[in-house]
Amino acid sequence: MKVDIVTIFPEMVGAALATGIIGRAIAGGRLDVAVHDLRDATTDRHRVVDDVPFGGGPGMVLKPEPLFASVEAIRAARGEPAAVILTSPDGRRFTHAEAERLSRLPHVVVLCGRYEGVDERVRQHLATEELSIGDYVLTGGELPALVIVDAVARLLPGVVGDEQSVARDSFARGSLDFPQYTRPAEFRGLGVPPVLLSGHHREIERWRRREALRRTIERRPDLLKDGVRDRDDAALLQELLEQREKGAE
Ligand code: 4HQ
Repeated sequence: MKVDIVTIFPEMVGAALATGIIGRAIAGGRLDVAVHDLRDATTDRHRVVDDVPFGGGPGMVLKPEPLFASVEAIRAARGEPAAVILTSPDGRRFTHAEAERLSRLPHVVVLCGRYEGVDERVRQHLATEELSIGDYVLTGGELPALVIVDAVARLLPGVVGDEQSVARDSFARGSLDFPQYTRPAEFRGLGVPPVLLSGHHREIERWRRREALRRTIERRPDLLKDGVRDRDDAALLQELLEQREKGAE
């Protein structure tokens, strides 16, 4: 997969992507990321990327010319992208389902906003979609771009060592994770659920599924509509809901 990121902080974005699993994916050629300095697409002596808003008001707005020029240079050098994404709090929410969709595209461009916003003509005539990583306001689109690239890249074949673990990820399943324990079996008087030490793999699977569903009911009931996989799940869920009703009495 090819990804092009347009930013006024290329060092920040480059450093984050050089690290860890994503860094290894890029070094191994599974992911082709190019980071572009928006100022390289300016034509004036001072490399200006922003200006005051028409109509007045506080803050600065990213100018259209450098963003259009940057994407045109990317098109010429790297080919026509399947999506041009603008990171924005006004965008559609970026979810695991969106990450899966993007991971099936061969080439995406991500435009990082800065300042108070981006000229509306960029949204309407350059970006093909706007994505938000959540309902809070950041100082720029660099962290959202990194979040999107990280979540998408780990879905590409060979990027995360264990393919099975990616398929079993909580949001891929539609429920939260089950509780995990590691050694020691007793820590400061705190034990581990005995079933996990029992070696009974079927019972361990059933316990994990039950605990995952229990957590999901308690913390994220909104996820449950997609998280019930089969009749076993439905039975576990029924059991948990009945237990909860009793507990509430
Ligand atoms: N910003 N999800 C302001 C965000 C954001 C978000 C990006 C801040 C764009 C101009 N982007 N700039 N939340 O807060 O994507």
